[in-house]
Amino acid sequence: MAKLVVIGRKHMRWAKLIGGIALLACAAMLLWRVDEVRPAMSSSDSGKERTIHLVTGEFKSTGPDGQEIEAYRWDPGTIYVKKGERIKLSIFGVNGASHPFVIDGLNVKGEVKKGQETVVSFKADKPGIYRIICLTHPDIAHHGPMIGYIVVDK
Ligand SMILES: [Cu+2]
Repeated sequence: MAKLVVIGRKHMRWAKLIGGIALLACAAMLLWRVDEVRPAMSSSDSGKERTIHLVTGEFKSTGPDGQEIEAYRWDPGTIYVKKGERIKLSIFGVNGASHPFVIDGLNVKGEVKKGQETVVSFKADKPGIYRIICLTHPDIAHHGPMIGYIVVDK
């Protein structure tokens, strides 16, 4: 009987030890997870600006009548950001002499010139889709549509 109690105590000690190790492992995993999540949260809240690069491009061809046809584009045409994320948009002018533009709904405007980098900053507080519109090439009739999309996720 007494021996049985001793074995029971030993079991209790092991159980406590194993329980303690499991608890420490859980705490360590939890801390590790929090550490993993933290940088992403800070970059979208009050962290550093994220730079996104765009270029101006051009589609050019000869139509059936021998006339040159062309269309200017932002490339990439769609970018994705998070709500509240501070974004630095760096646009390099490759094709086309000048592209004066506005970003609809974000109160941003600028101009991209050939061989030059134009940088604008913005922070979208509302999720949605915002358009970067070139005022010279807004549609097919004006050698566009030079319209890009900024998708702001929650
Ligand atoms: Cu343009």
